[in-house]
Amino acid sequence: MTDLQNNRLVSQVKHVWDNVPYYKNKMIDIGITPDDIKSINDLHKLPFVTKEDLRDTYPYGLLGVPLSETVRIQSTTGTTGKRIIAFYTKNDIDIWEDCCARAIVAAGGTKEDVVQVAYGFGLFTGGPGLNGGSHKVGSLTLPMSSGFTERQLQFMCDLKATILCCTPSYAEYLSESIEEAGLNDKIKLKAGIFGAEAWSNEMRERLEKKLGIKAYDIYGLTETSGPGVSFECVEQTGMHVNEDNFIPEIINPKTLEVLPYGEEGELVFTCITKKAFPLLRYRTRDICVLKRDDCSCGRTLIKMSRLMGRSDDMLIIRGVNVFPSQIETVLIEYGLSANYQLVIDRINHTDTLEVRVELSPEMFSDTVRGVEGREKEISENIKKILGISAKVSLVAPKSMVRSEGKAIRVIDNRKI
Ligand code: DLL
Repeated sequence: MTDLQNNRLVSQVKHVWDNVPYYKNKMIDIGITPDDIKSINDLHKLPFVTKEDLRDTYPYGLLGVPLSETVRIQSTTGTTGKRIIAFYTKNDIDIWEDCCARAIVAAGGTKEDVVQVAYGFGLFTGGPGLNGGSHKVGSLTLPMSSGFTERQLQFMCDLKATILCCTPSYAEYLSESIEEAGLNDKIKLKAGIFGAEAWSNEMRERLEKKLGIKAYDIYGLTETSGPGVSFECVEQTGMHVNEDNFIPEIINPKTLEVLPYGEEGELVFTCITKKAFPLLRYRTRDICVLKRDDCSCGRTLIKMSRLMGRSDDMLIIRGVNVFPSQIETVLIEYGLSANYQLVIDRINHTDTLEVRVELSPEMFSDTVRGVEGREKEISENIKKILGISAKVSLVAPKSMVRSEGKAIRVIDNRKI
């Protein structure tokens, strides 16, 4: 693997030097040439690439091949307001689909399976990536896209889908709809491949129980091609990184120093195979831990932990750094649904935080006083953990909008 990474890194650096003036100039600025990069031990010499670089060079500035060699674009969902366009050659797509195929196989997929792809299709990478991966495995592929829940359930039952690919929040929605329609006995699912947004182990347990499946995490981002940068295996203790295509590093986002395995920090990827939109040391802003342990599945690929948050969508409320996942952990401790929203406002120059969360059906029958008591208790717990007070509003089960793609967890109404 190291030999392969060394060779691919050296040739990728030469590729960008020869074909992408933006990279060449960046390298010249810090006084390096491709001759300085002889192996992955020299990776740290290369400059970082950030989302700002991608925006500055929009749309063609990082293109590594003539436009006539490109065959597809995909684009970010723009939940953070910034659109990024990624370009692909035929071979880039082939490699990307291989990565997704590995994720399906790791979840137990074979050509005997029926894979229901309920990630969005179009510019979003989820649908096209898993669709291509499923073709490669030879599974019967249902390119459902997200939404149209009734149709999803019909196909899931009639065509006996065995593997479901979608966001974890949409999987929750589907599982509720299955229950409501009384279809549990008709569901033949055995595995779910869920990613594109943060989810917790508690949510995994709930989905596994409700759907009678094993639920696997999958990670990726548009900039590096899409889903399939890493994927979980049967051990479910982190995601194996497709290291033959993506070299991961963890850095301290403040000092930019490279951290040893086992330490928490920002994930950085160098893509050593894709040519149309080559990325060297791309700062993902995702926070996690890398660990190189033996895995019972036999794969030797390094593992990354679940994401612990992002170094940029960290909220600053009344001067306190808040990750939505910290609040989610408190809610889950109270047995509340993962369907929650944080509403932030600024009233009389002071930030306010409201945590809206759905009651479970059992709790809904509680008295008004019971609910109020619970709200107060949760609010006190949030204060204990975050150091700021929040208004907690427990709302009726299923009263909040369900997402078919990525859930919107934060509504920031502050005009700053
Ligand atoms: O979300 C690609 C994808 C599609 C991954 C389907 C998995 C499944 P973007 O829209 O560019 O691409 O968003 C990338 O989503 O930087 C993370 O912050 C977040 N993300 C992706 N996978 C996970 C995951 C796709 N498994 C951004 N857990 C990334 C938590 C995730 N967050």
